[in-house]
Amino acid sequence: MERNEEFLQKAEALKRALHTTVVPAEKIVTFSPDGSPLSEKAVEPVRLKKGDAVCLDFGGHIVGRAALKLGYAGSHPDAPAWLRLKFAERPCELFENAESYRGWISTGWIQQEQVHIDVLPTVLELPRRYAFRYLQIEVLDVSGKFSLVLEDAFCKATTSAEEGKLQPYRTADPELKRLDRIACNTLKSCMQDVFEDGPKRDRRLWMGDLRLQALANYETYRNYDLVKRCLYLFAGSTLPGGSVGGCIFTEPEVEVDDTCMFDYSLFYAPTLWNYYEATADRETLSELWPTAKRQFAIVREQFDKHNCVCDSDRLGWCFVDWNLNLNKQASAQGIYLYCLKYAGKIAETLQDQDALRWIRREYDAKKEGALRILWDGKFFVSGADRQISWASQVWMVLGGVLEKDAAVELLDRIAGEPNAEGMVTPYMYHNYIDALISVGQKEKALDVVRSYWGGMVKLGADTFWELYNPQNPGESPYGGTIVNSYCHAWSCAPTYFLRKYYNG
Ligand code: RAM
Repeated sequence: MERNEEFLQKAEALKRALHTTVVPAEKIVTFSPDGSPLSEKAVEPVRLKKGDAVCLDFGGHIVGRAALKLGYAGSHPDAPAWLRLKFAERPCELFENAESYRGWISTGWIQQEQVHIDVLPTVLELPRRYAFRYLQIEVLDVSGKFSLVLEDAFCKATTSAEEGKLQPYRTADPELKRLDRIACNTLKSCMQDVFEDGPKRDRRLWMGDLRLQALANYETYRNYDLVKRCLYLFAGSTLPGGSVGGCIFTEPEVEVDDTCMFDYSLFYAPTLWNYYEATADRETLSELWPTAKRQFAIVREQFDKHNCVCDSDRLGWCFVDWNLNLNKQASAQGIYLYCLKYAGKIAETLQDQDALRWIRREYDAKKEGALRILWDGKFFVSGADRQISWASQVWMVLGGVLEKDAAVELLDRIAGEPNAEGMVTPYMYHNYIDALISVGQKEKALDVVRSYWGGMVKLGADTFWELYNPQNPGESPYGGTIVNSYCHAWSCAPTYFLRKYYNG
């Protein structure tokens, strides 16, 4: 790994104390296994015996450290109280069984604990930070001589978003207002020491996620220093050879993850440009431009003699979306072109003439390669099997490969192609909305915002999710929904697009 100490010091200097609020549990609730509410009442002391359970609702999604005020009734406790605690972002998580998860990512992410309490009364402060709205407390055992009394519960919730700085969003449409609010709540929970992808999982800074979070942040909480800190973190800890890594760990010290993805390293350039556009911070633009520029020189090796990205079967060589059937080749080509456009804006602004010349030549060559090799006259195709997917069309449109009218037709055509590989994340839907707006299809884009994000709302979302496939709402790329994240800031598109293009 390569470290740039000066950049890391700048990132450290931009670290701010988090805003803390003490949030008490609001209600005691019950749900049916499909997650629909059955009952609710105000929080009051509850007596619990072996086998009893109680579920607390904190009123909204929060991220922080929880504490339980516990007492007892009956004889002096003569044995420890043994509890299982489940923290849940959505009610459905309360009914999932951690032991039956057989997926490929660590069960360590499941927000579930067992604790023994030796001395009562006490205030039990949980050592981990959780992302949750609901907390279920289940008594696994307690002696027959006393009852455990749950007196109260609260959470020290943290965020680096300041509600007071939230920009107004004006609309007479209650549905849009709601979508905006849910997106703001999502973003707020993900704004911690860095922009985290999701505060339940993976709780860290990912490049692809940062690009979209930063855009939503400029329209809402406007924490410019947090974006700047993240940009310096990525530039301060890179992979051997200088690639921007897929994500960054910040504890116990800053270290880039050993995952490198074609698209994520390139997204450094548009993210840097968007930061400059929002802040006019030229000093940062110029200091970080070499990092952004280097990414193109590195991924250039991955093109063949026809000017097309070489396909790969290495898992995660390029992310694009969590559709596990998706071939990434054509999307990668479109992403390269899209990112070159942003690199061109930076080079022009900084008067980097050499880079600008190279970018223009490179753009034309790769666009020509895309049209010659990957265009079949109807769709952009990807990989040896010439797969047709939504993602390929969206990224080629965003990459500017087609003229406007042809791009509009292509986006129409893909919507009528039942066998096309679909999109499954709000992350990819963000890019779809962006593509529609870029070719003037504002009304259609708004319809997609309403139906796609509205679909999550219909299923009870009060923060937006990491993954939502309307055809299969229970989908998980991880082999089980118990590790899905239900507050994932790459899903904040409504607040970004509504405020930027539909305000007033
Ligand atoms: C998921 C993360 C993140 C995404 C990566 C590629 O594991 O949660 O959101 O950027 O995958």
